[in-house]
Amino acid sequence: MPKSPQAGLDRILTLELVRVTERAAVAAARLRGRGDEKDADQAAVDAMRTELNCLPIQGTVVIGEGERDEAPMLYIGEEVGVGDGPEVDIALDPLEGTTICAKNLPNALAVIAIAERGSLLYAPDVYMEKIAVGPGYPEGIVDLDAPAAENIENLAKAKGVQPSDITACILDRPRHARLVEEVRATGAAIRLIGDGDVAGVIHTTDPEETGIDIYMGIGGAPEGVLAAAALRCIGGQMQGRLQLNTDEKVARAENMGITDPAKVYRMDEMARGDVLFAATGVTDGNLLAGVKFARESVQTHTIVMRSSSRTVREIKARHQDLDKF
Ligand code: VTB
Repeated sequence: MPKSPQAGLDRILTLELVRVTERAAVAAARLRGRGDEKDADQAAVDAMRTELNCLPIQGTVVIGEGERDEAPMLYIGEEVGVGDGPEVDIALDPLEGTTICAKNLPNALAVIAIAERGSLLYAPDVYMEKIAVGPGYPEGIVDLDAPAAENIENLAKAKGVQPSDITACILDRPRHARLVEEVRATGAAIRLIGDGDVAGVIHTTDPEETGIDIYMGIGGAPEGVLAAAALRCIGGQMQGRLQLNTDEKVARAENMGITDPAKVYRMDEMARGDVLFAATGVTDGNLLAGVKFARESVQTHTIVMRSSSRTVREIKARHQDLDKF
């Protein structure tokens, strides 16, 4: 195998990962717009697992479909790969945005991140408060503990625009009523999304293309770790705080090694060391096209990247051997 010029994971894995998300995305895309979230999710899980088990790794799923008893496949702790090769941790979401896919709305993705063993935050499946911006801003330009208005104003200043030229991406949930009010009071616009905050965070990295400057609000913690892995590769800043608001959740987190329930995690504390990240579009989105089915081929659009080299590749693939799916 060619040797990586950078330390860390073998770069050959970068391209291997593309097959994993491509296959999951194609399986989910066949069930786009059918109103059945479970079916689409299951198809993506089956497909991702089959492909993942061909990789030359000794992988452990640390962010997955859930605990072993509730998730028969790709559960947290499941060993994947051929069982030979580097020991890695894997965070995955075979279908990020199950509802989006079921309704055939924008930005459903098949997503995976791989890092050296012990490098990803073992986040319990709770909520996480998040804030993220793309690359090119001074470190600390936004802060989870600062009021929303201050973050918008500081970002606008650093970008050299008015707050009214900023767009924040926020999940459309009743819990965000106050946040939405505070952001709008600055004059900023909001892109309210139904689901899919991994995409929401990634979209901050290319505001000209996506129209999104900042991601704010409370979404899933597993999605937070996946998004942090992506930003580690593209650049940008992100902070997250687990929402451990019951004794049961605090205890669950403690079991996973989290001793300070109020800790604010920086991006590089959620995903350390060398990280690989891949996402394939399931439905059409702001950055990635969805899977296209033609009579004799299937097209996929994938973004794949690696933190140690900061190379970001977009791979548009035309698959003609349809039996492989
Ligand atoms: C978000 C979103 C996901 O969960 O993390 C969200 O990115 C948070 O949970 O696509 P609620 O739906 O309970 O607000 C998803 O919507 C689904 O996993």
